Amino acid sequence: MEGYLGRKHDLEGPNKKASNRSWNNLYCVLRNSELTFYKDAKNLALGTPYHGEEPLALRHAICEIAANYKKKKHVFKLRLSNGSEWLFHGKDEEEMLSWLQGVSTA
Ligand code: I3P
Repeated sequence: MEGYLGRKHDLEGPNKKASNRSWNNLYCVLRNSELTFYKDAKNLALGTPYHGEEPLALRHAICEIAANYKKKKHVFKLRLSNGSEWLFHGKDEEEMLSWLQGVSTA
């Protein structure tokens, strides 16, 4: 699946806050148990990931609704096996839940 989500890097590793903590609206692509980010669909077509980032490997990742995050609605949290954590913001409940399910079963 693919589409736009807001993304915020929360933790770089266990108990280590990410340095860049701002929200970005990115074109997200979920494929083969990996999540890759692009500035937009054109950059996906060009094969140019956002800021040259490596895809996130979703194996052994944990994904759940970010119940503690109160500043936005429709946010879910992804914790990777390396301890890094990311927040993702969908435009509505339905979009958030479909990504949550997709990422959880990847
Ligand atoms: C961050 C930006 C984020 C904010 C984060 C700030 O600043 O304002 O929106 O997260 O707060 O550090 P900058 O863009 O200058 O990097 P929230 O929207 O969740 O508040 P935080 O460090 O408390 O997470």
